[in-house]
Amino acid sequence: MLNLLDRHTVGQLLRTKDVDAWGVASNDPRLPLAPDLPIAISMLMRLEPLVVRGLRHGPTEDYEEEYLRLNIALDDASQTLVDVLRFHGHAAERVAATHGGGANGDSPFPHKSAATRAGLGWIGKTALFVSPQFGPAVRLATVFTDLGLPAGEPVTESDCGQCRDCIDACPADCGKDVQWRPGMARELLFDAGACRHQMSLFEAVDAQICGICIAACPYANLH
Ligand code: B12
Repeated sequence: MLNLLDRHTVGQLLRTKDVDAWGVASNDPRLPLAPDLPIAISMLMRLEPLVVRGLRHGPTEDYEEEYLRLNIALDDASQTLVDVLRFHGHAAERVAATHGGGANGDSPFPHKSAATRAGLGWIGKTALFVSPQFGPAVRLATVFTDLGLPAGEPVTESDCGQCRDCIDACPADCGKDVQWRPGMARELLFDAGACRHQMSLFEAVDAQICGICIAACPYANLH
């Protein structure tokens, strides 16, 4: 049991839960439909590099398993953090990895916004969050709390430069070759309807998944 909750002990706890990177975002200005708590802890787990390499031509059963495994692992990590924060008298709410439920399946709470504001990375040219360590080959979850942790420096610029590998790889032409800026409407960057349709065409997997743009990113292929 933790005696004192600070950045160090939160980091230790998240490491024991296999979180590969995490950061703190200020919830001011308030993130879309976020709970009324001042701090967002954004966490990520990386996809197995071997599974990612198998995704170049479309989703595989291995990826489907990995996707489900990481959803469960992230939900376990975020719930454990919530339990520990509450045990220590703090308010805490988590947003599940697969949180959706809005119009067209969009989420009232986008994890990617918390991740960029926590300083963990930027949004790439096919609207994926890109970590400098793991590229877009990650899944995300978020915990809101009133624990007083210092917030990281938000990332406000894309580091994709002239690269168009994810755009060229996408069979549905979803990317518009535009550099992301915070607050930019997703439609200027990426065609989510075309992505959704493309995912419905894959017969090798049951879940609505793809991942071709993940496998194409040079940042995903550094390790
Ligand atoms: C709905 C949804 C979809 C939809 C729409 C996708 C989309 N890009 O919006 C569809 C079905 C098409 C889809 C497809 C996929 N998805 Co999806 N999806 C979601 C879900 C449930 C909600 C996303 C949402 O509502 N988007 C609304 C838009 C407007 O917001 P956004 O996606 O976060 O992106 C904008 C904001 O974050 C904003 N932003 C970023 N930083 C900041 C900072 C500030 C200050 C401001 C104001 C704004 C801002 O800029 C972004 C671009 O406009 C999330 C889970 C979640 N709750 O976050 C997963 C999620 C986005 N999906 C994910 C993945 C992996 C996929 C797929 C690869 C499928 C798969 N698993 O194989 C594809 C890839 C699509 C792609 N290239 O983006 C991951 C992304 C991981 C990553 N590295 O980015 C998420 C985060 C799930 C997770 N827990 O990890 N998905």
